[in-house]
Amino acid sequence: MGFFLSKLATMWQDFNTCPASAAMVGLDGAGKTTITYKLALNEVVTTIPTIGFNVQTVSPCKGLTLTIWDVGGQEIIRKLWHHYYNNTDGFIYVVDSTDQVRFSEAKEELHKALEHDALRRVPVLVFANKQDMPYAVPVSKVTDALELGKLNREHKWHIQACCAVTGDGLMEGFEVFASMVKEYKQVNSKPAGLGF
Ligand SMILES: Nc1nc2c(ncn2[C@@H]2O[C@H](COP(=O)(O)OP(=O)(O)O)[C@@H](O)[C@H]2O)c(=O)[nH]1
Ligand SMILES: [Mg+2]
Repeated sequence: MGFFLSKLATMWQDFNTCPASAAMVGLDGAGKTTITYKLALNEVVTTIPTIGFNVQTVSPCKGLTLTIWDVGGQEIIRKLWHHYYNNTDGFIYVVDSTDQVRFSEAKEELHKALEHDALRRVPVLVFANKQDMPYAVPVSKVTDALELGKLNREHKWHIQACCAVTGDGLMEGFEVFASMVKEYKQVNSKPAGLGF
């Protein structure tokens, strides 16, 4: 088992009896597929841009299922999202820290997604990706551009600088995410059935 996989497995082992399911979304080109490959295979695979509504579900380790897709695009596609948001215990948003031109679009899509009923109060992890690039915008500025402060009332959130190609920052992000999801599941768990 690769380094990333074994670390992930350790982080999510508490979830074996009560598995967690998370959505990972972001604009096309943000780096979601690269993150997935890094987690699942520990090697970088050339990816092609996702066209239309392309949903991928991976289970990188026991206890965690990730459903991944691109946000943005047509309204008609948006209407399909709710199928994937139900029973979501956490939300991961990936942003390309070098793509300042699309920060505003990334912000709109993030806030629009989190308006969804099924995502009320779910913890949010933002990956500020491509930090290896010389002109990458630092995390503090990405935080402002995405207006993450506005999430405070409804969501616990964490932003993590990362480079999906090398894997730098991914485990740190998932570690915080795992603890936020654990807390969310404890607080929001339904009382045990009364037997009728
Ligand atoms: N330099 C750099 N390139 C990255 C990084 N993450 C992804 N990329 C590149 O960005 C492009 C889009 O990545 P991809 O994972 O397909 O994005 P997706 O559309 O969100 O799935 C690809 O050419 C990746 O190799 C990163 O951290 N650093
Ligand atoms: Mg992709």
